[in-house]
Amino acid sequence: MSFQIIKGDITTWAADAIVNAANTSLLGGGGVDGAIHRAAGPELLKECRTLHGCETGRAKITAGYNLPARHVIHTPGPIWRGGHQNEPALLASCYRSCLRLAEENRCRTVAFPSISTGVYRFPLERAAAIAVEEILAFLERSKVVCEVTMVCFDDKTKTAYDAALTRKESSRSR
Ligand code: AR6
Repeated sequence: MSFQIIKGDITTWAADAIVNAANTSLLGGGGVDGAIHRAAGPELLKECRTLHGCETGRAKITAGYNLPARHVIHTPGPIWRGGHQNEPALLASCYRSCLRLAEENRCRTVAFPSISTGVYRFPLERAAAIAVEEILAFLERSKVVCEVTMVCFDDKTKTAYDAALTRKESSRSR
């Protein structure tokens, strides 16, 4: 199993599945969602319309169309409202739901963007710790998903995920 953190654009990533930080309508938006829809082409929106939205913390899968990725897994992350509205548990649930769906669809390689840390304003350090925790726990027990990549769009995001992984590794070796 492997987990890597890179800086890049997830729309160029040739995984079995890439994850989209969507909203509950699943009908597109800005940020990574807009970039994925632009790169995939209009057929993606057509398929998304048949899904009738998705609850925060859950996930739904479509084809990747013009993307190099075979599938897109769409997950609406929580909007940060101060941290007392279940935001951390909902974010953890996003990562778990996506990985479970990837497994059910026989995806061996999965790439994530930093869910909820853009427009949805989830604090980056806390989001990174949750993502790293859920991904590593899943990789340990999955027989299908064997490679997960965090594709960070900027240096600040990559630094936060690198730090979260280092913290996790040092707490494990203690
Ligand atoms: N590749 C990888 N990461 C990206 C890319 C890209 N091409 N583009 C942006 N990011 P955001 P959210 C990063 O705002 O906070 C949309 O309108 C970005 O720098 O895309 O979950 C949806 O429709 C940030 O680190 O998602 C929802 O309404 C991260 O992706 C809402 O935004 C997430 O930022 C979801 O907000």
